[in-house]
Amino acid sequence: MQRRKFIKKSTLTSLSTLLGTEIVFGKILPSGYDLLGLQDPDPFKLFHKDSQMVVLNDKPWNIEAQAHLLDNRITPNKYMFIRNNGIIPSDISVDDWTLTFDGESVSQKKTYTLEELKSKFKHHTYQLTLECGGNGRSEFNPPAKGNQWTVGAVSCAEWTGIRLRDILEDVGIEDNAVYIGYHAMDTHLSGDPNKEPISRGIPIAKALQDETLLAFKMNGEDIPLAHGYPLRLIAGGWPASASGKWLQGISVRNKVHDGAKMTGTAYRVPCEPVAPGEKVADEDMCIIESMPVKSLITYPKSGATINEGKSLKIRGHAWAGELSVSKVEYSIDFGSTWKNCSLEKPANRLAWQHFKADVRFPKKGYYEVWARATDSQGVSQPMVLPGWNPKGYLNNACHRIAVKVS
Ligand SMILES: Nc1nc2c(c(=O)[nH]1)N[C@H]1C(S)=C(S)[C@@H](COP(=O)(O)O)O[C@H]1N2
Ligand SMILES: [Mo]
Repeated sequence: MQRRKFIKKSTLTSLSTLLGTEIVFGKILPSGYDLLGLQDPDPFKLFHKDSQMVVLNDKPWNIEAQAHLLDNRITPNKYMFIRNNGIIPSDISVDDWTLTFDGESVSQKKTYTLEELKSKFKHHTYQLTLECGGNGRSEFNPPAKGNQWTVGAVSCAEWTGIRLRDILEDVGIEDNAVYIGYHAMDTHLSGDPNKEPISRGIPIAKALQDETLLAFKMNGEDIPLAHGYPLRLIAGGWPASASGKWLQGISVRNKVHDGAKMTGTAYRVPCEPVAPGEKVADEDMCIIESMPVKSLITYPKSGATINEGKSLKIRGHAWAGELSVSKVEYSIDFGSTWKNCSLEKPANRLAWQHFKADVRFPKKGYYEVWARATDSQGVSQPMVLPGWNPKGYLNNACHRIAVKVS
């Protein structure tokens, strides 16, 4: 008879951390046991999120911020959106967590423990913007299926980890390597253990950038469970779907990675613009790479009222995928005229940039303040919805807030 497997001590420790208290009789639990306390129906408590966050889906969990919640320069966990394609792993044992490199383009399969990764390679910290490719989806017409993100599926936290480049050097990759693909511990919604919910990746050139990390800390602490504890790939500036959470494997491929959600309409858009609703042939779809220029007014909250004669201080962030932002402007007359905001340089490449302006209104009444960012190649955000695509990706239209002067 097979020996009954008990839950590991290290697993118990991480489960206790998640529950915020000791599991008193935890030693007698079998491994893989589903603790009721971790199925807390209150996602705000479960994930340590602010109660103003908006739940779009609970199977799997998908939660977004509102614009005014993203006012911090560095996004704290409580305001960070959660995007899951499958079921969050619950049985994580940090002590025996490993990361395995395989694929056509590694000379030899190689496995590292988390401890080895942390001790063998130099640590780096960057602020990195992660935006879901589907952020803004809710506005497309005809509507696109999927989570109806408004503006809140974006974050810029401070991530600490080791460079993927340093490890790939240690692993040894062949000249024919073109792509890396990630493999993770979350499970498919169907419960089928042989199906990955998502396994995306990035071209080798992106994998070798300074800022592409295997991260184990977010904002100076262990990565929160929902955001990929204990190890996550971070590829800032690209659709956040490229940043695999709960990272257990990396395949170095001699062709474009063909894992789950790399093909069809998933994270792909028509290579050339199409009319709204048009069917697009598979071969005419292209993988989303760098995200487009975008900005968000995070203060004040839309609906603000100010007194006549007073100026309004607005502020927010702007980002431009692989590029930087060169200019942010605002308009109070529905885009007829624009004035410059003051704009800060990014903390590092791929971090969002902060802007602010002192806005004056000519008289009492209702206004909308619009913001428009321009990237370092001179491309600006559109004032209307950009190119329709089957899954509703890449909506980078100008953000606006309502303001009353009384
Ligand atoms: N393993 C795994 N990694 C994943 C996902 C997932 O479902 N499983 N979702 C991806 C998508 S689509 C996005 S937008 C980001 C969201 O990261 P966050 O939940 O930390 O904000 O994680 C990406 N990495
Ligand atoms: Mo996403």
